[in-house]
Amino acid sequence: EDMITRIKECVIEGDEDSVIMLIDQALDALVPVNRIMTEGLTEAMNVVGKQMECGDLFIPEVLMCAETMKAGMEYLKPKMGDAEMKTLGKIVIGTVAGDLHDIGKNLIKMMFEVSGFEVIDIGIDQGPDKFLEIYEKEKPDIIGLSALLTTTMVSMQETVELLRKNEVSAKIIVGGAPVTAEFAKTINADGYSDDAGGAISLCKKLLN
Ligand code: B1M
Repeated sequence: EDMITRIKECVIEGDEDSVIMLIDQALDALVPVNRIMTEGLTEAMNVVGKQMECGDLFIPEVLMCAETMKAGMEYLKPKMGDAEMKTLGKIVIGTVAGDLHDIGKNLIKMMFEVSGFEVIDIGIDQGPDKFLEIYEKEKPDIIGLSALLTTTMVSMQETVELLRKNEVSAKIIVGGAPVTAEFAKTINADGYSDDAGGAISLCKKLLN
């Protein structure tokens, strides 16, 4: 019990060295891997996501937490059975055409990964066709579009239009600094979030 709480706190504090040490101790004490994963690492990220949503944690701190959790996950992965590795869903994310900003997208990607989603990142400056192509190939549950420029919000709209025209079954979510909930509604996206924590709660809700 105590060990799992300490692992959780370590992730929240972004203490990467200690988290590996504590995981080792927990494994030595025969704490099951899936409990370390869900009640330690994943739970920590839930806390971090919520703190981010209400503005108690800032981007650099969140990145440190995410890195710490990622290190813990990587360390645990080889010790897990296949059954324990089931994902919450598959998400394709990318920054829309004409837009080269990727810091926010990368943060979203990392948070999704550590929260138990399978993430396919198609990178920056990706046009509607590319999103459709990857949808056909990967059949994700969610498609996430990021835009940081008012000028590229148009590409975001065109991408959603093309995906809708092709009747994709994936839920489409959008985000990025200039994007608003109202704009998301206007372009017929399924959801919007203004930060990574919110994007995760949103996707969990959309997939239920
Ligand atoms: Co540029 N840039 N930039 N820039 N840049 C902005 C966005 C700008 C607001 C700066 C300003 O003028 N005040 C402005 C846009 C103005 C506008 O259109 N309204 C701007 C401009 C104008 C430009 C250029 C045109 C500058 C020029 O060349 N004249 C140019 C465009 C290049 C292009 O894309 N074609 C440009 C270039 C660049 C750099 C390359 C120098 C660099 C990008 C580096 C990189 O990404 N690898 C850069 C940067 C760093 C910024 C600022 C300073 C920071 C953006 C950032 O990374 N924030 C930015 C000003 C600012 O925002 N303060 C600015 C941190 C990041 C974690 O936040 O990306 O918002 P953010 O992501 C958040 C949320 O938005 C949300 O969650 C994230 C985590 O909380 N979110 C999602 C994001 N995507 C989501 C997707 C989701 C859900 C949530 O679901 C799928």
